[in-house]
Amino acid sequence: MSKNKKIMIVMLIVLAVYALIMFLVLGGTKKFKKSNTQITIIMGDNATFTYNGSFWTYVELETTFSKLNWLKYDVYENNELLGNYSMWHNDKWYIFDGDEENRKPVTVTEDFIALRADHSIKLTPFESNKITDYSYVNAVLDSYGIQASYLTVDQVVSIDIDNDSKDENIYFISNSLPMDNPENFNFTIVFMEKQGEIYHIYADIQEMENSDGCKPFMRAVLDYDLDGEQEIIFACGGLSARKEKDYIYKFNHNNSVDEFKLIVSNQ
Ligand SMILES: [Ca+2]
Ligand SMILES: [Ca+2]
Repeated sequence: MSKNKKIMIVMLIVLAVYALIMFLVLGGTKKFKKSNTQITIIMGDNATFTYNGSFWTYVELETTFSKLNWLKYDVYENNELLGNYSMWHNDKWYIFDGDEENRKPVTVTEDFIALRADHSIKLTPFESNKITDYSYVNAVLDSYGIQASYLTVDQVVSIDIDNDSKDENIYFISNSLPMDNPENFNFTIVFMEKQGEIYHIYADIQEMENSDGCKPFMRAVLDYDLDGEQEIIFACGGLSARKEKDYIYKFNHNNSVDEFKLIVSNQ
């Protein structure tokens, strides 16, 4: 074997070892590994969602709740972090501060949100404002063949969903639950506008006699899978005696088709 060949082989081995080390280091430090990541998102007393590494579940079984009991959660109220507390479920969630011997109950409003994950996730601040430009709303209503004489919900949240440094607009519109009922149908529609393009998220259109409908609003924004893009959790609130419906949606890019995908809900 010539000297040059020997040098080549040594260089190739060095390169291969370097590539292997980089693969192990980068692979090992990746923060979100789908295969074994555990996430719990508690939407007040309305819904508890868990991710077990392969799929999301809306938790209903007491045996599953018992596995979540006395773990520590980041508890948020009005999108602000209150603290890291242990929680216990018995029909509803109870929140405690302090260690096992000296637990003190923590009082929160009903619409608190609690997060727990084996990677660092947090809620993203957002603002919800009254819609001022109705051009996209009218276009979307037209596309559903709806002529609405009034809206009981007309809110927009501007936030950078897809991490391109430009805000998208997420619209929440509904004519549900008015003081009196001038229409014979109700609708609840959520959609996103990105640079003039409309992306449908949710639409429920029903005869008034079949449903009271519900009022949609943004509950939370977070990047739970740490891919830089924001997932949204929106809620739809009905009459006070009924449970709020919560929906987690992800803006998905499959085969260059961008669309919102429902991840999990308590519907
Ligand atoms: Ca954007
Ligand atoms: Ca994400």
